[in-house]
Amino acid sequence: MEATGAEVLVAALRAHGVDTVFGIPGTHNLAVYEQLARCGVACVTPRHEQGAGYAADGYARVTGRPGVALTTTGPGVVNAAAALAQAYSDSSPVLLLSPGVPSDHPRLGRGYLHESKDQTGALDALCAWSHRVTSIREIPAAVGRAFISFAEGRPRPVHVEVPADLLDRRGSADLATPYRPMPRVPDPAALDRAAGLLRGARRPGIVLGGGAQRPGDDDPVTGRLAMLLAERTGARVVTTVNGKGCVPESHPLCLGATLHLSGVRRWLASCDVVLAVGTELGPADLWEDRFALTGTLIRVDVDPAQMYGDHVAGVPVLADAALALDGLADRVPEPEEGAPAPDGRVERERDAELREVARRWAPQLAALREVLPADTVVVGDNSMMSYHGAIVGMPVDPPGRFLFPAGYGTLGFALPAAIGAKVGRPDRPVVVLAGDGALQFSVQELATAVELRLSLPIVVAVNGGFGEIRDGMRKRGMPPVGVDLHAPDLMTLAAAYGAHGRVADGPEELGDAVAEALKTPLPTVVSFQEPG
Ligand SMILES: Cc1ncc(C[n+]2csc(CCOP(=O)(O)OP(=O)(O)O)c2C)c(N)n1
Ligand SMILES: [Mg+2]
Repeated sequence: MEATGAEVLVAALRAHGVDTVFGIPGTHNLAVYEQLARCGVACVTPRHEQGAGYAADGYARVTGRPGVALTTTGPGVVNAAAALAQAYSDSSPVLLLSPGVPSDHPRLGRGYLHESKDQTGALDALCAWSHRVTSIREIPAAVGRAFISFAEGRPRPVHVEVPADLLDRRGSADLATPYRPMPRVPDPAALDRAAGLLRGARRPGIVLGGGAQRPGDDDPVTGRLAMLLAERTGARVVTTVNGKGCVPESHPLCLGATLHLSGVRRWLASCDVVLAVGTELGPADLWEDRFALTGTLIRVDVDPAQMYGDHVAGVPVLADAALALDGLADRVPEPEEGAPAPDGRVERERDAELREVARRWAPQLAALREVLPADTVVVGDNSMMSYHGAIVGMPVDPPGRFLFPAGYGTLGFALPAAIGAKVGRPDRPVVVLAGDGALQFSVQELATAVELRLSLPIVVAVNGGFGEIRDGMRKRGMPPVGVDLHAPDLMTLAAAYGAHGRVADGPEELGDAVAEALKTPLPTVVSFQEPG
């Protein structure tokens, strides 16, 4: 096509099915906005680029389609950086588009508006790759490369920068044909070895990570196959936080997202065969560094690097999770004598530990479970109510219903990610769980949620500030510093943004308020005082 750089860019996005962009306009990206509007692409404007990045991530996690964020040059890009790094650690396909200094800019500091020394280099340190195109012809290729890298292997965020002058200049370019990814097929010899181990295992265990989720796919094929294998071998299944719900947590062989509980890790360490699917087995999930697996580790992953991670694979199966599990299910039949019956010990240890860990939030989470439909997408922030409470106290059955900033652990994720999730799947109920500290990192996105008239309960656990950090300081024996925070009146704040607000006194009122909020075509801030 013969067109301006902006026309080529938006045509390339359209060719890859992009119909929604989360972004903030600025002087250097006006040409892109002009084309997005002309082509009918929905433009959602979060109130900070960090929010645009998290919203694109939330959108990707529920739809399975890449989320696209758009910023202006310089500060806009850097504001989105934390969100890109979060998407990187959680393997979420986010495309960040930005203009950059003009093509002929010497990049030696001439005081150009929003100039950075190396904007592309800054982002390159945080995402899968970051690339500055040098011509209009290159724009569709860069967009195509982004979409291929989302579809092949481990999906991770990328940044594409287009020099600002190219957006208005005319040139010629060929639109790349979108590529249909082929799932990575497992090596039959590797499957034979893995299946032999599973058939002979006396104490097998299965760990499922985010790679076992199939975002946007309502058929939980991976989870079904994993549970079939569990039923045939008597294995228990534990998930990471990103894997939460990829198997129904109500299944008796499912231990839930409990890798951080010491009893569960002790059990896993004692398994003679461990099948780990789409997981780093990383410290952010284990809540300790490496741990001593005694059994043979079978790793199924699309990312070859994982085979040589902290826990080296005894049997590497480099493949798409569903295909590998399908191949294993074919090779591991139901034993004639039936699967060994679980002795119930790990469940007892887990439950005893859970009663202690999630105690503080248990009544509130029980009240929420009562009123939230099974289909609800729960979006937790990096606050204790999520990682001590909801991860274990809020079982989900359908996959893809629990979004959490797992690896990078950034605060401010939940509200904007929930906005992205609700934009992507307006038919699903979405609820935010945030601490009073976390909320303040992206509270301005209340304006976005009101503007979009999103029905969105935002549950806020109030404990006077950074509770976890306060506890950490106490444990160190130091006086709390910088953690007891001035608390805004959340009801006045909600009202100022045009949202609803309810203070819930006790679990019952919390349930009522959230049930009411789900029927309200606007966001509702529901706060409760966290019990000590
Ligand atoms: C962007 C970012 N800054 C700082 C931190 C460090 N941090 C982890 S938890 C926490 C406290 C969060 O407070 P709140 O959301 O109220 O949760 P609470 O600990 O009170 O449950 C802080 C400051 C972080 N995780 N992310
Ligand atoms: Mg707090």
